[in-house]
Amino acid sequence: MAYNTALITGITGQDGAYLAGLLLEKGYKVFGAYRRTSSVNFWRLEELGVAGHPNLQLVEYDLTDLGATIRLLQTANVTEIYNLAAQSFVGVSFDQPQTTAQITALGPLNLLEAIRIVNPQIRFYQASTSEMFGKVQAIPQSETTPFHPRSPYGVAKLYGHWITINYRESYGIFGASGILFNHESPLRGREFVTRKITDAAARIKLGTLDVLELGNLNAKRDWGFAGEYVEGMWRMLQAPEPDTFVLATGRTETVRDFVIMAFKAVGITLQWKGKDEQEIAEDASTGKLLVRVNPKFYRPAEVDLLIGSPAKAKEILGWEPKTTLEQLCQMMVEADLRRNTNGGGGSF
Ligand code: NDP
Ligand code: GDR
Repeated sequence: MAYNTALITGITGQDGAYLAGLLLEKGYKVFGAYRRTSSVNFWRLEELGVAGHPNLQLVEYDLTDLGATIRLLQTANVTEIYNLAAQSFVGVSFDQPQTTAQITALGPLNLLEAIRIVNPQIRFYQASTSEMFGKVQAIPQSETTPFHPRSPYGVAKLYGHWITINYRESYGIFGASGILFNHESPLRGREFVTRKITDAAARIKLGTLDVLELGNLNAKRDWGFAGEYVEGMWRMLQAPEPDTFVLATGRTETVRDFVIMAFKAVGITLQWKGKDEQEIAEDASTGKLLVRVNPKFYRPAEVDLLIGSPAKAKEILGWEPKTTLEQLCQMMVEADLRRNTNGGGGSF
C-alpha cells in the first residue's frame, strides 16, 4: 500500500502533537522531527496517545542545520512537510532576537532549499502567524492586510512567509503559508497566557497557588482551538494550488476577559480594582487577592488587537472553527484541574 508520508518539524510542540494525531488517523506515515536536548520531552504525544504509534518515527533534527536538513530529506522519503518548529514565544524573542531569527526565519529557508535540492515535488506548509499583522492596518485582518510586525518573532516569521511565497514563484514549489491566529488547547505551553491562566485558576482553586501575576490585560486576541487548526494546515496541502490562508475565529476578547472566564470555570467570581500597573482582582465573595499586574510581563512593543477573517479558508478549503472560546477555556481548565489534583507531577 502506498502511504502518504509527512515530515512534521516541531513534533514536541502543541501543534506538532495534534497534527501527528490527525495524519496518523488519516493513514499517513509520519516522521516527527525533534531537536536534541538533555531531556527530550514527548508528554504531548503521550497525552494524545500517539507516542508509540507504529507509523510514527521520531527523528532527531535541528532546523538551523542545512546539511542535516538535506540529509533528512534524502533518507525520509516524504511527500509533505509541515514546518511547525520555531522559537515561538514572542516575549523571549525580544531577549533572543538572533536565535529567534536563526530558527524562525532561516529554518524555513533551510527546508525550502533542501526541497529544491532533494525533491521539488514535496509539498511544504509554513506556520505563519497573525503576529505579522502586529500594529494592525485593518479590522478584521485577512490575507490582503498589510503587515507591520511588532517583535523580533513577528519579523522573523514575516521572512518565513515571504520566502515560502518566493520559492513558490521562483521554483514552482508547492509552498503554502497558513497565517494562523492564536490557537490554544490543554497541550499549550504554560508560558503562553491562556494556559498560564487556566493552570493558575486550577491551582488557586486547589489551594496550591496564591496569586496569578500577568502583564498587559488589555491586549485582544482571536483565540481558537488548536485541534481544529491542524485540520486547516492539512487542507492547505491538499488544495489544487499553493496559497496563503488565514485561520481564525473572527471573535476577539481581552486577556482580562479570558481571566474572568477561567476563574468562572472553577467557580470563582472576580472583583476588579485599580487600573494599569495597579490593577488587581479579588475573590468577590472573600475579598482575597487572586490576580495582579506585574509590569515585568509587559513587552517592549505590544500587539494590541488581533481579529482575523477566516472567509477565504471557508470558501476554498471548507474549513471553519467550531469550538467556542468558552468551550475551549472550560476544556483547558478541566485538564489543569485534573493534572494539578494531588499536587500535580509530570511535565505538562
Ligand atoms: P510550540 O512552541 O509548542 O512548539 C514549537 C516547536 O518547535 C517545539 O517542538 C520545539 O522543540 C521546536 N523547535 C524550536 N527550535 C527548534 C530547532 N532549532 N530545531 C528543531 N525544532 C525546534 O509552538 P506551537 O505548537 O504552538 O506552534 C507551532 C508553530 O506555529 C510555531 O512555528 C509557531 O510559531 C506557529 N504559530 C503558532 C500559533 C499558536 O497560536 N500556537 C499561531 C500562529 C503560528 P522543543 O520542544 O525542543 O522546544
Ligand atoms: P502571543 O501569545 O504573544 O499572542 O503569541 P501569548 O499568549 O504569549 O500572549 C498573548 C497576549 O497576552 C499578553 N499577556 C501575557 N502573555 C504571556 N505570555 N504571559 C503573561 O503573563 C501575560 N500577560 C499579558 C501578551 O502581552 C499578549 O498581548 C502566540 C504564540 O503562540 C505565537 O507563536 C503565535 O504566532 C501567536 O500566538 C499567534
